[in-house]
Amino acid sequence: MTELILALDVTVKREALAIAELCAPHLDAIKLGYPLVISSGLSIARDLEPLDLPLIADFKVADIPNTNRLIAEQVFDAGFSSIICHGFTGADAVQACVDVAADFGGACFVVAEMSHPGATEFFHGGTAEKIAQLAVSCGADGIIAPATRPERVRDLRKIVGKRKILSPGVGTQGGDAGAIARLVDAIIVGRAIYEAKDPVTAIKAFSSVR
Ligand code: 3DU
Repeated sequence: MTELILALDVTVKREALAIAELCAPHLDAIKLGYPLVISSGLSIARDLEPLDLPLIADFKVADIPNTNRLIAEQVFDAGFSSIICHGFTGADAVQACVDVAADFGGACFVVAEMSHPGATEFFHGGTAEKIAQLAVSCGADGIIAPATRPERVRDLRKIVGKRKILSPGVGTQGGDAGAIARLVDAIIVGRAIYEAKDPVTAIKAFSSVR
């Protein structure tokens, strides 16, 4: 079954923890990014540890190899199990994240194509395909590909084969969970869950199509 990952972009720590606790029994992982980590600190990973779910650090790391390595070490030390990095920085920079992930027994995912409308400006024309290829050659665990463009996900699947595709853009951004769930290993859902009046009911609706 396609996994369900909650994008916990809630910037008030107390609220984030409450939503995470409520949703945890119905999730496969939680993705945290700048909104929550900047407001609450990296230690939020330890606060979420009792939920016993994999934590994905969505920092879209995009620096020189040494800085990527330093960032990734901090992330895994803090208790995250996966990191997301950008791929346009090149193989050496991606490799730094992949290597640190491997050292910690964790995973690294590379953004191949983003889900928002503006993403077509730079990711189309062969770039996403090149990044997906780079993710494979660097030994990354998978890629991030857009739920808003299932046809692109199909193209990228041909490149990454059995490596995982995690797909954001479901719900609020317009991506259809049913259409994308068949093509990917995990859907990433944020606002459609954490802004719902009843997040668990919202999760169950997503769960029914995957
Ligand atoms: O649109 P939502 O509220 O379901 O949140 C989607 C999450 O996934 C959010 O954290 C965003 O930063 C992340 N994401 C994308 O939406 C699209 C990408 O290409 C990569 C990450």
